Amino acid sequence: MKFYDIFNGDADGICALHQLRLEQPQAAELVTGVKRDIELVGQVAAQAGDCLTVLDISLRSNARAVERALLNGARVRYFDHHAAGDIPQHPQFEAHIDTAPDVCTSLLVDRHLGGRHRLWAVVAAFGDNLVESAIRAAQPLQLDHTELARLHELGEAINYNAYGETVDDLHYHPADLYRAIGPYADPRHFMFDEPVFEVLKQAGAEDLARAEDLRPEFADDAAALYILPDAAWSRRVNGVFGNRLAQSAPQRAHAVLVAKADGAYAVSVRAPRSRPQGADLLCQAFATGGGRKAAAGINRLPAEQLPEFLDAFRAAYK
Ligand SMILES: [Mn+2]
Repeated sequence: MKFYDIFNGDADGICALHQLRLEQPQAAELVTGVKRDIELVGQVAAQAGDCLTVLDISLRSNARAVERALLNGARVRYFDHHAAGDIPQHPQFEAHIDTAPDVCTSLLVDRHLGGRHRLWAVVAAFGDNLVESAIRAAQPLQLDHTELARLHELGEAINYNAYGETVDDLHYHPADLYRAIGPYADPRHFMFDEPVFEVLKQAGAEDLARAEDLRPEFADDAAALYILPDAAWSRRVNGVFGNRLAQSAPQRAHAVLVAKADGAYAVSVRAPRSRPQGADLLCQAFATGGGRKAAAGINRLPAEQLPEFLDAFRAAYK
């Protein structure tokens, strides 16, 4: 009988597992990855009697692998807040799934544990950018302003660590980060005793400063397009950088491209915050594009299609 702890490598996934294991210590094989790496259950060859704990990755993306594990006789315990699809009805399947917009997986675990490791749920909620939920969850703890701000920064720092194309882009492998947190029931002690928080905070600031040094390839009042080089820091910071741009110029649409080794680009588009529309249609017009109205992307834009993309982007947001 084997135990597998399968979790998203971001703050929410790490803090969800940490709360569970503070409550119920259990050696387990850790299965995790970068934030975008969500098809994790399939990496496990589950046998009869095995116990899988799955955290913060959508059931929809793992449905087949979960089904197979159950069929093989494993037990699966699942906590998540992403769109789930059909939830298996099986005596060996325990689901804690809630897709309400104000919860994250760590808050679901907190609910399950009756708030016994609340501080880590607060860190995670800040990491998932659920600021109001985090503040609400922290209320009974009576933290002062500075403590709350520090937990906010810690959530953001752990979350930042999960961004990259592969774990090679990250400062810490998420499994190592989870192990570093392991001994700490109180995140304030973790921040004080371990270098991790300061390292991530500084690295995040450096990445952002590099991005902010770049000049746009194109910019007018309605739209701006930036190209980040093929480098680990680009892949780490591109989401945060896009958010910064959107906040600093809410009337403007932004496209952030990250160069790939072969000259193609990964594209992310944010519609203007004042008019959050059209990003999905713009990106869908390209072969590997998709997303939501307010934010969408193209997985791979061949270099020769860059002029075509710029024209379409400008036309969509003039
Ligand atoms: Mn989450």
